[in-house]
Amino acid sequence: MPTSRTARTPGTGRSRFLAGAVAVGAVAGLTAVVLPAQSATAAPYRGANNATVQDDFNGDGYRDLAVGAPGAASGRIDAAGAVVVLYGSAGGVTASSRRTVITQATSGIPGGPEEWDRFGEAVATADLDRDGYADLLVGAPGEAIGTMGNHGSLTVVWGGSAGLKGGAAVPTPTGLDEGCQFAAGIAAGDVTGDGAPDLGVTGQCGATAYTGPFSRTGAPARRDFVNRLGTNRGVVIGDVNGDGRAERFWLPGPTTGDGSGPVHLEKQHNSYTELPLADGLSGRIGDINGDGYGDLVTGVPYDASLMSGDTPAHRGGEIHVLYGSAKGITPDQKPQVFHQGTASVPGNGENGDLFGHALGVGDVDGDGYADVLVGSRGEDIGSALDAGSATLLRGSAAGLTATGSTAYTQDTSGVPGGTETGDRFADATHLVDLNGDGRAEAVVGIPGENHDGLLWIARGSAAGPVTGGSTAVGGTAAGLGYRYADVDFGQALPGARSTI
Ligand SMILES: [Ca+2]
Ligand SMILES: [Ca+2]
Ligand SMILES: [Ca+2]
Ligand SMILES: [Ca+2]
Repeated sequence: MPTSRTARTPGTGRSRFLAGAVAVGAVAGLTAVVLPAQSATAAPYRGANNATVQDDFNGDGYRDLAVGAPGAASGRIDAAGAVVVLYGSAGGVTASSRRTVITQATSGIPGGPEEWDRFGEAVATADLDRDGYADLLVGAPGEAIGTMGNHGSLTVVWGGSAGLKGGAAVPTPTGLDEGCQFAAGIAAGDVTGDGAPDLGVTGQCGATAYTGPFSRTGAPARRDFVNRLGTNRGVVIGDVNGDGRAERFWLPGPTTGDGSGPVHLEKQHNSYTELPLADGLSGRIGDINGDGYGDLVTGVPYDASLMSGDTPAHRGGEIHVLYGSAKGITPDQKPQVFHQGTASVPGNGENGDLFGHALGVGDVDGDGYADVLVGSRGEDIGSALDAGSATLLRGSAAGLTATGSTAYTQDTSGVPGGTETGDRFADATHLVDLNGDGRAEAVVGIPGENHDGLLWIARGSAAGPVTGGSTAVGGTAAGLGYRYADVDFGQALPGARSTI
């Protein structure tokens, strides 16, 4: 049961908490929509975006975990999609933890379940209404609007002392069309520094920047839709210059001449600076070197076997790290690069491993340096194709290091199940402290496990993730419906994967 919400502050330590996330979209023909101002009598701000409230939906001081299952059936409606929320506790999250299943058939959630809505293909968290309880953001890129299939929609589900209850539709940009897949990616953070979370939302037709605060109807203070590059893959939000305002990075995805995807640092609502030495289709922000500035980690999963162009990643994929400073992250910065051919990184880079497809950033061992859990869903294990693997790289005062890095697959002792073709272990990864001991748990989605999908959670410790006695949660066991489509439980974790 919830204890006093002020009784504890999980996730404290030297690492500053920095929100980060992943998505799809673009930046041209700017359309700014200024919406009516919020009431000045909004509930007092109580620390939105700090570690205490970022994803604590029920305000008990323990962070909670949202897991997307975009293929879940709703009754007889196939692949309508669902999100399972597992509530954190002193014992962390286990198969018997308190949980809630949210679909568009859930009372108070806008819209209705339809086939292939894929509600839950993206999830993110932020205290949008500033009541001190984190709220859940759910993308349904397959949602049809009128006759426009795959238009997409974004829903907020409100946190509260009893957990998540009721929701609202966040208004989509005008002018979206069939196939835009709005809200395939979502990131949250306080870009303006007013204490109200702001959002970045991506889709196949462009990027949308939302400025908070949000009303309980889901309406933001301001909405800017930008469509410059046609599509947009990712968006990441986090403070990399320590001024208390988060930076927003847009990751438009492969473009002509840059198949690994450019990295754009937003300057204002309608302009950005390219970081010409960096690439990435997905990203996360955390303080890897413990200097108090957020650092940007991006995934560059496409190697030459998967793309043509002039900047393929190392064979199997790679990740980039750009360190923050008082000056932030500047265009002349050269990223630090890691791949499976880097000395001390386990495994070997092979065509199509997709190393870097998913990224989790958090402090697993509680040493004050954020660590990185890299997903490689395309990794073959023996004859099992696309069985998938995850690699943990450690943060240090000198930055991210391959020394002591560890790989996990379903053949690792203590990890549930066994490697099979198409499991897609680590299609999504997340590092989050669910038991409030200051060490992040390793959370790995295995959406291809049978027709169901599986979530693996290993408790953090000074020695890293503890595989013995670790937790496995299956999708249907968590209450999800299965009809014909694969449930894909574990395909989405907050800010965890590139939308490719
Ligand atoms: Ca909680
Ligand atoms: Ca809230
Ligand atoms: Ca740093
Ligand atoms: Ca660490």
